Amino acid sequence: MDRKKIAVIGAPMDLGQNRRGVDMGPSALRYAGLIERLQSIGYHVDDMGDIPIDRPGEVSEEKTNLKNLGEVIKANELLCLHVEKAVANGYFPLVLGGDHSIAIGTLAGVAKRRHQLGVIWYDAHGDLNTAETSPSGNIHGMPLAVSLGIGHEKLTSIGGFAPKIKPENVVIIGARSLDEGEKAYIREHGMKIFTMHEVDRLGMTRVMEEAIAHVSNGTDGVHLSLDLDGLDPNDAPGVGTPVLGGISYRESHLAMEMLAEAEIVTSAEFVEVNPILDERNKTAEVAVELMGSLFGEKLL
Ligand code: B3U
Ligand code: MN
Ligand code: MN
Repeated sequence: MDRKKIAVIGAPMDLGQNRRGVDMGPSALRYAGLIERLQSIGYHVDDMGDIPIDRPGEVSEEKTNLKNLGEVIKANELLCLHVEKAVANGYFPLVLGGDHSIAIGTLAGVAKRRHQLGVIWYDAHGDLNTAETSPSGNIHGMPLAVSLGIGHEKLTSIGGFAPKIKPENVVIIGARSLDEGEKAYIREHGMKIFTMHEVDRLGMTRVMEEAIAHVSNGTDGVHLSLDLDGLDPNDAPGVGTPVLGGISYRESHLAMEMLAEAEIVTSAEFVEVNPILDERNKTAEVAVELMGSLFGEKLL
């Protein structure tokens, strides 16, 4: 794949959770200069625009505690098609959220072409809930579980196959708010996770060295799913579910720079930027800076 071509795909989804405004994430990221930034690093950037998202209640739904299930499925099926096409045409797909439920479609699209995909899940949360374990019914708390093949059949079968990824190819970084069912899944599958405890204890350098080794072992690509709430709310205030004690701005830059150096990342998404909750587009600007580092921008 030619790493010099990036396809930017906006997914203005806000139906996977309760706080409106995250649908403006893609606009905020573009406004913060994303496209120009990537071009200035030397990439050919194709901005594919945003996928359409239905309004709640527009798609018929079955009785379930999963909020806006029909709308979330429809958008993710479409996103899957766009992402797969981008990969097939030699582009690096860069998906802009939107809430984290869109990772279901992104991963489905990437996994159609990469059957041993490694995944870095950079997040305050595990996103490993199912309808049974979810405290909220919000699908943005479920995309990692769904991609691993657990959860509602209509979600796990998006793209026409399941599972998309294997637990041994995943690493979670920055977790500090895990529900009981999520903890049980992580323990049961021996999933690799660096909670904030490990980030504090080992330091980001060692965390990333170990994470990079883990996700590149026997895989044919690595997807970075970066939820801005993985960062500390002081550095990224514009998110729907902020959790204190997160990864700092500087640690996050270091993490992105180490990924750039390792040259392992083949697709990415940046999610949960909510301009309504933000301070003068700070969170979108932070996200764009992190994307700069991920794509190889250097200080010197
Ligand atoms: N684990 C909780 C909260 C949550 C998950 N993801 C976010 N919040 N952003 C849930 O609702 O599943
Ligand atoms: Mn998340
Ligand atoms: Mn989160």
